[in-house]
Amino acid sequence: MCATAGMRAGCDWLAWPPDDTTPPVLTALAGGVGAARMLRGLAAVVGPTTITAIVNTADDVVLHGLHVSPDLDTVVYTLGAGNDEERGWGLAGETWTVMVSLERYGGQTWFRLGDQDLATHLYRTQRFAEQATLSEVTAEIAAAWSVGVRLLPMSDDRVQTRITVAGPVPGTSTEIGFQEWFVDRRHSVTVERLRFEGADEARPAPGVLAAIADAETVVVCPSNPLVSIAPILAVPGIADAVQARRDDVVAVSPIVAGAALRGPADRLLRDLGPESSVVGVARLYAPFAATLVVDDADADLAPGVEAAGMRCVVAPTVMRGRAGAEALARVVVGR
Ligand code: FO1
Repeated sequence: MCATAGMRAGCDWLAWPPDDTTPPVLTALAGGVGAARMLRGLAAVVGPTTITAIVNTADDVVLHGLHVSPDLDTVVYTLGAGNDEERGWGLAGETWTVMVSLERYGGQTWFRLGDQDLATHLYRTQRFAEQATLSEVTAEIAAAWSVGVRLLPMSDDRVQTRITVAGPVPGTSTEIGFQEWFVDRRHSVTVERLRFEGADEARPAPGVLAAIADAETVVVCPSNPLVSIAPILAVPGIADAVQARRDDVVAVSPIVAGAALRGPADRLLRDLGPESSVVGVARLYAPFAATLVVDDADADLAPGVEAAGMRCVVAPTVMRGRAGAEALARVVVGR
């Protein structure tokens, strides 16, 4: 039976707020913009101090000699209330004078780095030169933005999503970096395959496995299953840790009515499978997550989600503003 939030009065998980006052300990697997908004909703509902976010770093890129961590920065800026809400990534009130100046030289400006945003990459790169780890730098940057939620990179080791696309000559293939595909090619070219270079040798960052083991609920944020969630699970030890908590793992589908709200999740699910639908997401997530929250628009696919092995909760998953994110957070926490 598919539980529909708000219909089955008296369900334990509809009781909100919970009787006791101690906020639930949550751990979230997070990618970019959708995850940042989900985390903002969760923090508003249960408070930031008992939430740990394990963030994808396979989108990271080195440009102009600077180490850029897009998913970590998107989460930091959003929880730190500095983000540009419309663009989704980067900072509000951003200026681009360095990019304009760089164009004078014909430098690399396809990946837009704003003047304020550059400070983050300058600082992170300097700290790496001082032998700091990504975990350490992330904690420093998060503290500077008063983020509250504990942010952990999935690993302090370099993991890079590599995308294989059709080559310049028909019948050939070429492998490019994630940002080159996502930004430079506007994720508009078919993906033949993807891999996470370095994942096999990577170790979970300090605190990651404990955060998964100790959480009351593990939340899989509405992030891209194939290039945000999958890289996290590709770090040896993490998938097993999440699977061990399967009964307490709640995922939010990033696909609504067959489409992604932002970014290329739908195209990747079409290119690489299983399919661009909540049933496709369920088939990917069933091994490690017991519950999938899908939007009202997909209520008719709930039986398919349950046939794929996941309990299905139907609720508004399109986070319209903060109220929308908080309402979804209540469903996820109440599960
Ligand atoms: N996305 C774009 O579509 N164009 C950009 O020029 C761009 C620059 C950029 C700079 C810093 C940053 O943290 C993110 C940036 N993004 C840009 C978004 C980024 O590609 C995505 O947020 C993730 O990599 C996918 O989740």
